[in-house]
Amino acid sequence: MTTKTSIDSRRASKTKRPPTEWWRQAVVYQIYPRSFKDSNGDGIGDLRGILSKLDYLKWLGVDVLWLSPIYQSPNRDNGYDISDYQAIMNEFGTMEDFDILLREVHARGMRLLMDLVVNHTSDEHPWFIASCLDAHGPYRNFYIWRPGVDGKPPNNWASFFGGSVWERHPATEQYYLHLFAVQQPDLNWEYPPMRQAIYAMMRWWLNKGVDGFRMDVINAIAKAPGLPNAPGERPWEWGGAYFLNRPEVHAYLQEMRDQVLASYDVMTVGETLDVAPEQALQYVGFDRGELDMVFQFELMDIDAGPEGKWDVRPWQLSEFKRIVSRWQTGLHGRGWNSLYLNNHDQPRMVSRFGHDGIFRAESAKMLATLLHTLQGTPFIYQGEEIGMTNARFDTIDAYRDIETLNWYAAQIAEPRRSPADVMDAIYAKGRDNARTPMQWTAEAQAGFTTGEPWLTVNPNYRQINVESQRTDPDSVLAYYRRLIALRRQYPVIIHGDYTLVDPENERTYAFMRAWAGDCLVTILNFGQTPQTFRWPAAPAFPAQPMRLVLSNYSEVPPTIARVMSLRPFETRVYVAVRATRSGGAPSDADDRDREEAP
Ligand code: ISL
Ligand code: CA
Repeated sequence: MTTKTSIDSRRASKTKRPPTEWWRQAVVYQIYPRSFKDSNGDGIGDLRGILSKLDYLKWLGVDVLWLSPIYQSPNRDNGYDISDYQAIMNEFGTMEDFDILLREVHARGMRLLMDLVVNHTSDEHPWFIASCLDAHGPYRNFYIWRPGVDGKPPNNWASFFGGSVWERHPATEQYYLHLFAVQQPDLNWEYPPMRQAIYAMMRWWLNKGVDGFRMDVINAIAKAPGLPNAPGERPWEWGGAYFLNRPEVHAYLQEMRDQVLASYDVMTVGETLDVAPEQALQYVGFDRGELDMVFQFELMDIDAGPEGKWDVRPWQLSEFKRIVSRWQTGLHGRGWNSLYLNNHDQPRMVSRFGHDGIFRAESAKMLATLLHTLQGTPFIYQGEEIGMTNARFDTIDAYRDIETLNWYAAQIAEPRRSPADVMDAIYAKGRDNARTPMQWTAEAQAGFTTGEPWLTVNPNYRQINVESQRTDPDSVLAYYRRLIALRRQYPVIIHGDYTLVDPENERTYAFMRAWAGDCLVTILNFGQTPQTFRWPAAPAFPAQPMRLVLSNYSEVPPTIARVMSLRPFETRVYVAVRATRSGGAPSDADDRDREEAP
């Protein structure tokens, strides 16, 4: 299908990385299909539901839709356990529904990303069933099988979802490895026929016309040779050093690029736990071209204690700024950032980093302003654009997430943990916080379904919903539309470098972006009290007059000042645009993009 020449020229252009690649200008919207929109009253979101909301997404202004997994799945982990990569989950619809959806997304000038989950499959995938049945058959090595050691699992690694990563299979008396649930056996990337099967599946979707992949835990696919024990005395220890960012992962991704991705004009974003900017560059460095961007976790781990995510700690703004700034400067000119503050695995950003009480709308807009004026591709998670908040259900019975339920069961079994403490951690960090149904209207079940939703709707849907915000010019939703438009208006947002102002300030976050004579300053009050922000001696106060282009409050001074009085969660964006740009400056925007803000 592709000649060697076309692959080579594609690779050459990948290495040069012209600044016009579409995904650099794009805003991505993540859909968690189960909770987005139900079209047939069974309480489960589906593809026809998504189809019915495409005009809304187009109106919002996003360019790319990423669908969390929609493949055939027994749903132990809501589709992240796939039993058929080339079929649609029954509850979500049919392949015909998918083809219509893809066509309609494209008809609106948007693009579609699929979730690629290839670290593991479901235990109901035919490959795994065959792998279990015949220890000498062609599928045995699609998965990672080892004999036990003295009647115990082959090593001491802890699973993400609790307990050992090993499960004993009685018939063959061997153990298989699963980094996640018992029902999610890990694929064996060392085995070339397995890799070829994955590549064939990827080509099949790409030939249908999908525009790229979000790659689930992609930096975990290679495991250390010999699968050594992790240091420590507890029954199960964190073995990340032996399965995250192994050198072999880069060989696999380069092979995947050469044999699959290089032949298509697509974008890729890898989910990579435990990477710092320097490691990230090994994936996204322009000179490497393995992936276009990665999701980093340093910011998401900011409130995790030594025991991990459930060990919730207070976070500090100075640390938050240090992390964001390290990624901004670390990747500038060398690789590309993804930008996100929440997703289907994380708490709602407004509840976690803002204020979900009286300043909900102000703080949601403030956080959005941060995300949309940094360098990188912003990812909006469904409901974020209306400021949806964490859920708080009275009892564990209301929760559905396997990670949450497993952790609850393990904690309750410990004599020292009180159920109330355990619930508090779940209120802060449980993944169902972000998975409650999308709040469309003030009607029953938030307009998500005419039936009983699979997960309870957040009761605040009467106040927080799309319908009421759509016509309100002061709504969070209206503000997101303005932010997305801002990106198209000011190329400094896409291309500019980044300078942090006043790093140790624990209340206010201010930064500058500069590119080819243009300058942008974003100021964010992260506190619920008024703050006076004084521009420090360095970096220099911007020399050009800077004009206000966006704020979440009214009556804001139209030009920037050295001393600014900020109201709770107030944010301001000031811009100075060079009147004429001489030749030689890197320019991929024509003059239409340079028109003044209203
Ligand atoms: O959810 C998390 C936050 O604690 C992580 O541990 C999460 O499991 C990790 O980020 C990997 O996430 C991805 O793979 C999982 C799946 O459950 C998540 O929904 C997915 O985003 C296994 O496929
Ligand atoms: Ca449905």
